[in-house]
Amino acid sequence: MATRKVIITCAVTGSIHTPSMSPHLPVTPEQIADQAIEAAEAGAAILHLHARDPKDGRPAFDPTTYRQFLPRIHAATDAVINITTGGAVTMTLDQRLAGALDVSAEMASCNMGSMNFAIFPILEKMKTFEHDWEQVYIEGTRSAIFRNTFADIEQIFERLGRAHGTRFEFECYEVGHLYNLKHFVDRGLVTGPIFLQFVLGVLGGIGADPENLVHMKHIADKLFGERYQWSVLGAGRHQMPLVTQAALMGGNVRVGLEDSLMSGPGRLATSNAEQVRTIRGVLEALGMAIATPDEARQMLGLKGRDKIRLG
Ligand code: KMH
Ligand code: ZN
Repeated sequence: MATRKVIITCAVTGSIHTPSMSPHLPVTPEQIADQAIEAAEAGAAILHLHARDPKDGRPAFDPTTYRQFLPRIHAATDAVINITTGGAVTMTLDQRLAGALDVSAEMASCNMGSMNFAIFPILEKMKTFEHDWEQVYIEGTRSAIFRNTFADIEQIFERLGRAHGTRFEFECYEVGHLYNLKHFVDRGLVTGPIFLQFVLGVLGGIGADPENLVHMKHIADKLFGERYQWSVLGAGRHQMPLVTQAALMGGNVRVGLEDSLMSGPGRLATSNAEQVRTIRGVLEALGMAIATPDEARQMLGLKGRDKIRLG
């Protein structure tokens, strides 16, 4: 029987964690590029990328900032570049789409419903802040709504999906998001192999209990039949248990400092590549193999790295 190929996605920096939470979180263009390339060399087939302001590490959206690191990553690896459309809860939809539109991305995230996306409880553990913006930003998640209305999602499908042939990592934070996606499939706005990303353990989304992953998978089977690939990310301390469970259940995996700063109980990961190596070791110990970027492109129906605007 052929060895199962597993897609490792690495989410390099995101917009959840702030510089004071870990000295290893990449925030400058050099750090983001270095760690993305290292993660690809460690086995990540897909690199999920956000931009950050080089001055103080706050989430950024302007294409010029993305272009301070994307060309180097594109030149150094054949990994799939997956650009966020989630950005940060403080951004408008236009701001959130700017990076992926500018480069005509092969892949982008698409968040399948509005929700609370709370990280404020971490303030209880944070005593000092490198930058003034951090405390305000984190506290702001107590009252912010991460907006992804049906109209917003329609716009993402039209402006990125149809116009650029960009395909999506559908972020599903709770069971209802699967039904939202099915609504779009039924309308013919989502075609080809579906790539579900089950997101567990975010405060505001479904909890990180193993039975929730089993249930989400069960509902996905019911709604999408065989026509989908799926992956799991677990937030924070839930990362490795949940991606290991995903591997055992036949899924793909997503790691990276965007979603967890840890490399084990109470230990900060020193890089994205460290987390990629950890899950790669688990997968290979289970007799699985790592999908290459081109195998991932084939599995997900992507347009090819030569079709993006990065020189
Ligand atoms: N940070 C993850 C929980 C996005 O960038 O659009 C989901 C995510 C969303 O990566
Ligand atoms: Zn993201």
